[in-house]
Amino acid sequence: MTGTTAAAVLPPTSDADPFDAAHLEHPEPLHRALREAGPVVHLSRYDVHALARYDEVHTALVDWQRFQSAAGVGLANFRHEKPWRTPSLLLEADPPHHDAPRRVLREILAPPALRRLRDTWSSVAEGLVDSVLAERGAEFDALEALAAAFPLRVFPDAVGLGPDGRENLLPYGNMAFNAFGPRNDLVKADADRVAELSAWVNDRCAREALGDEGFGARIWAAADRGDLTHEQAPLVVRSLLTAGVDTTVHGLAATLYAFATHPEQWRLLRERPELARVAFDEAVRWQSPVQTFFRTATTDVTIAGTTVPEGGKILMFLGAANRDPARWQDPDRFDLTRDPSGHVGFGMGIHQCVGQHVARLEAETLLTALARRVDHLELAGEPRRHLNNTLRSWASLPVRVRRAR
Ligand code: 4MI
Repeated sequence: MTGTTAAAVLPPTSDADPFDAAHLEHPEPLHRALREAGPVVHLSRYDVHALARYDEVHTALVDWQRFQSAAGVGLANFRHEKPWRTPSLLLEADPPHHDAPRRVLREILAPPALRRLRDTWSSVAEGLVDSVLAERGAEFDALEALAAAFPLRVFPDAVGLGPDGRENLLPYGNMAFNAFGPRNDLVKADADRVAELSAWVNDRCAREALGDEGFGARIWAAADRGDLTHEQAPLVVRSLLTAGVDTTVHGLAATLYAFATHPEQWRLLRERPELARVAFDEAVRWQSPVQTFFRTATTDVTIAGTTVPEGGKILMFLGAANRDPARWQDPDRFDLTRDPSGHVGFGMGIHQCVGQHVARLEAETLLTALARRVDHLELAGEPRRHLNNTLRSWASLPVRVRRAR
């Protein structure tokens, strides 16, 4: 040390709005610009610091002590702004409050607990693919017919949700994921449904509303054992209903889009169906269905020479980190032969997606059923995005398929 204080480096600034329609529709150019501008970029529009490089995103994700979640993982800072709903006990909490709900849900959603679902989900997937091919023929919207239909068939059943009102699940998720962004037109468009959809979801979290077999009942049983309080149980059920539907729908859509645009990768999957799981993870890396989350600095925190002030919001670009050329070879390629592990599409650290094994099982059973029956798929028209402040989501995914003989 020379006796001088290391000068605080002022980060580059950008006035881009990552939540405007153009960037949501086509985020890669902004991701590249932010990665290239520096390890930390100040976004003047929102007065937040953005991380778009893999190393810095990874660092923030694993350092929950300095990058907290309890002040909200959206733009809204819960220290000053009232959250739109009771904060999640998982997503919007830190240790020690986070630990009990996390432990309970981790056990319920762990691979051994999911084993009994595999056979059922495989036959549902096979029946679904058969009926789509029989009834719709060679061309159909793979978003609606497969990517949405399959999770909507298996996941609510696994939770133990009753049959009525399931059409509310995707709109509720869409609203919740929009709510992590700024109060822009996407948020305003759903403002008139917040009360109705929230009431429906909250009612579904009650013990009486849930079957006595599923994930929901197991959450309530954990409360009976004293692993959770009875006040916490419905909120943990709510996490399943918020995080478990739109994410998998658009993760599956991303996977089908990847294959429809990479026929040689579909051929490889048909030759080696055991690649189904890695294919899903590679699609999650390549498309990053959850594009962004925020953290809040618990202290003045210096990242690569830039100091983010205590209480400041940090925007982590998971999608940009997942295509950082400093971390990934040929990052823009969808490639089943790479090892996508280490991607941050499911997050990293103590908050890493607790439902990822559920998502992988859905993907594996659906892709396996499809790969057995279809030997080629391609786009049959221009796919359309559905814009959301957090999710990289789809409005339609027209495909043409050829049946395997
Ligand atoms: C990563 S997506 C997500 C996770 C958890 C919750 C919502 C969304 C929640 O409500 O706990």
